[in-house]
Amino acid sequence: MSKLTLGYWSIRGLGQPIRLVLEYGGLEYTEDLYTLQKKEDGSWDRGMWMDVKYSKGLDFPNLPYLYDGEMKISQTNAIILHLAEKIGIAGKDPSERALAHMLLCQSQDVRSKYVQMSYCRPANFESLKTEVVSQFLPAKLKELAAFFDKYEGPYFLGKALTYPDLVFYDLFDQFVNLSPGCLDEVPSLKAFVHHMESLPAIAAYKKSEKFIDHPYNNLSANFL
Ligand SMILES: N[C@@H](CCC(=O)N[C@@H](CS)C(=O)NCC(=O)O)C(=O)O
Repeated sequence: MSKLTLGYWSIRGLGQPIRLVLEYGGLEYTEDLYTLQKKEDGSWDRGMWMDVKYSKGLDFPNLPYLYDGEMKISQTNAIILHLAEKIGIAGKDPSERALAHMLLCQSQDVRSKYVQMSYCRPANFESLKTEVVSQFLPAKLKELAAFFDKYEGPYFLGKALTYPDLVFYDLFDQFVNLSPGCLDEVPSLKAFVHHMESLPAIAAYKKSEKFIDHPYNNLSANFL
């Protein structure tokens, strides 16, 4: 088995769904963790990453990145898909793979609104948060629950886990951190989160020293 290294900020962020795939698959990996440093004027220094960014051998230098032996890739979705293929959770046939990919893209759309709110100008944060919590999240969660219910669980595509389950598990966890009661109206998604947490690999990861409990967002965000 080739050596795996994940590079990302020392936060959950886009690194977390990748870590969950690695953990679920029982893959051994190391992490290059980068941390923002606070400057005297209160702004944030990205030097720990920027000083090495262009010397990592990446075609499109960014965080997260994954080294898999000689192969070096960036882009979260490419990394997730590559690892999902490796451990056999990318979908059993072309139509299941298409649905899994659709869910991944949907998760990205939902995540991007959350990220926009997390890193917006502080003056806009409270109003954007109100919009996200009271309108955006309920609407998106309702849509996701309707899809989930069609397949009758315990996973998004029915009986077998595919990588979007790990991606959405992470995302729902972030939403609950933001708005604790947000899953109350979507009981099947709430039960899904509990089910994911009960998987032995995930439960063990959450108890391990590797697990990053906080921050969810980078130190420059409106909330952590
Ligand atoms: N499209 C990229 C976006 C990656 C991205 O925005 N990374 C942020 C952290 S979440 C970053 O700080 N990248 C380092 C950089 O821009 O140099 C992906 O999905 O991986």
